Amino acid sequence: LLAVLLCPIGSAAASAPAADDLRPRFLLTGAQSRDSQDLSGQWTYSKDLYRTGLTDINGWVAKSRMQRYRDLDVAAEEARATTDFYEFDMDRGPLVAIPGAWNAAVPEMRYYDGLVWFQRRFKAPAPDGGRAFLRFEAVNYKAYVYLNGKEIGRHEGGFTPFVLEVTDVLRGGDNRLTVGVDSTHDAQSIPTFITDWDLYGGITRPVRLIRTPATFIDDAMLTMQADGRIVGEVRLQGDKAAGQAVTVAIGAVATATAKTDAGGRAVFDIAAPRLERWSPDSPKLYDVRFTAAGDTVRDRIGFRTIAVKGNQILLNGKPIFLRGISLHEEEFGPNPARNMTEQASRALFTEIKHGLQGNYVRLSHYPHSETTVRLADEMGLLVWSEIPVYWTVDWENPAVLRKALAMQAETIYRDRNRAAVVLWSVGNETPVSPARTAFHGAMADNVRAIDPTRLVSAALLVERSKENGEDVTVIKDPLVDKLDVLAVNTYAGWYGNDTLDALPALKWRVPADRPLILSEFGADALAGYRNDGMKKFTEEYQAQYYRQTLAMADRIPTLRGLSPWILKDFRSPRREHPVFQNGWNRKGLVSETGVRKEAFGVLTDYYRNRAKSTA
Ligand code: GCB
Repeated sequence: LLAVLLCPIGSAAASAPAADDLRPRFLLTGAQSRDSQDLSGQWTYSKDLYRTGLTDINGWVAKSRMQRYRDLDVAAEEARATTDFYEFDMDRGPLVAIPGAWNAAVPEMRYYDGLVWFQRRFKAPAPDGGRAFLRFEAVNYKAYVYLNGKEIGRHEGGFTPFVLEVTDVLRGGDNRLTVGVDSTHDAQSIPTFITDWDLYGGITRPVRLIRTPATFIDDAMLTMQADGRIVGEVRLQGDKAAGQAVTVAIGAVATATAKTDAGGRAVFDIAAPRLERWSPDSPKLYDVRFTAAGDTVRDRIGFRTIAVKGNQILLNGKPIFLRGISLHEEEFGPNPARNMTEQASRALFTEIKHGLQGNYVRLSHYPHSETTVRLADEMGLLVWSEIPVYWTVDWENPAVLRKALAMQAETIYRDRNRAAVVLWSVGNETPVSPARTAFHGAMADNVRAIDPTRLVSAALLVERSKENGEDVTVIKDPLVDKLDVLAVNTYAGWYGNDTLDALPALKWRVPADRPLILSEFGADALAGYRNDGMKKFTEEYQAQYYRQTLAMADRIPTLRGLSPWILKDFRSPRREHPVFQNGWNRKGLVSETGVRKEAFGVLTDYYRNRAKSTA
């Protein structure tokens, strides 16, 4: 009875599933090291605004004239000149480059938001007794996947990978892969239909056909925990997954062996004192090899500790200040397609690391590409990672919570070998309410259950309050109890009535025993718009806003990091000022094409001094 009474009534969090239920059926975490067939390239597409291809009304849409996923050579059918006819032909559709968002590819698709069908034909070698999978790195937002006319799976969530087994459907020779992509967001999607970034519908990251042995390594992870020991987990799948010897080799420095249990799982706990630690200054990565049952997976992994002590963040046991910036997933250029090649990510990270003198990046507001996160490991940038539990969410709905937890699990399983990732965030700017706090609390518990080695944070809202006659900025949010690192977004001097002159004197009252990050602050400026007095949207205003906000930040004693909003101007359909914005959020320190604004220099000087004072 007590348990029943204590259960918060009407709270989605009360029915949160356990971490293990959230593990996807297949992960193929070592996918990048396997032989695979990259299905990038030219695909055909067909718009389907009324979703006819999915919701065929029997008898009405006679003989499925509109079902794009059928394994059908329409031209050959037409040549036979029967009474049948079709109102699609995926073989003769227009072409589009995959990966990439349709919004950037075709002018008439700029603001298309709905269902689009994509098709790619490919040849595959004959089956060899092993297994075959399709691994999608990201499809935004829902995917309906068909191979050779058969549905092989669905996925919801625009930024996380999913793996579908095709062993029994794949043909030796010609294959027809059809993917329905629905970009529509609603009140129960994550994020919902209101955000401050572009729609970017499509197959936005690579798709690969991967073959494995009949019993194979599905998951292989290794990470350093706070006490310096290296813990790991390997999971096999297949008939012979139980009782196998698994070997892990970390470069030439350490090897360890363990046996899989009945479920195919082996765990490692390795003392490796000779390992060189990974850090932004010295991003050392080891070649790691996992072997079991004749299968091998390789990865490049760095080892470091991350912890909080009092109000300090400790990297490898030493206090660190996070000199960061926020980033959306968009390449430089006037018409980004959200196609993050290594080159595109490298260009952005070079601006952060060698331009701004940064050591940290907030990858907002969703998991960025695997390419990007791997590059952070290689170049030495600490990472804040988040899923788009952003602004409004249907907090009371258990199905929505389940989606959020699953998305978070997919992210953590994907990235837990990345030393760069130190912070998992459970939300951004969500208005405080009991249901919302329970939802985020369940997310924080989920993170700790899957990955107890990293820190938990969330980007919170601040409030202004009068205390003893003083105007103070405070965090009034019960979620702070669930977080290792407090983070707040603050826009005084941009939104609201504060003048820039007033900013340095604003008083902050925040918990003394916890590190604090300013996860966002920023102001719009149109690159090249200058010398018009201290007006909003000028480069001078943005630069002065940065000077004054940094002066304010310096007076917060527990401040341990910054990720101002944002490195680069980014597309946002809600920003429609016809002179300054035209569909772009202009808070970038550089323009969309990479032209540095005056404020870029202000933040660079600040970080250069910070780097000196903590060296
Ligand atoms: C915020 C949001 C971010 C917006 C930004 C803005 O607080 O977290 O997604 O783009 O403000 O520019 O207003």
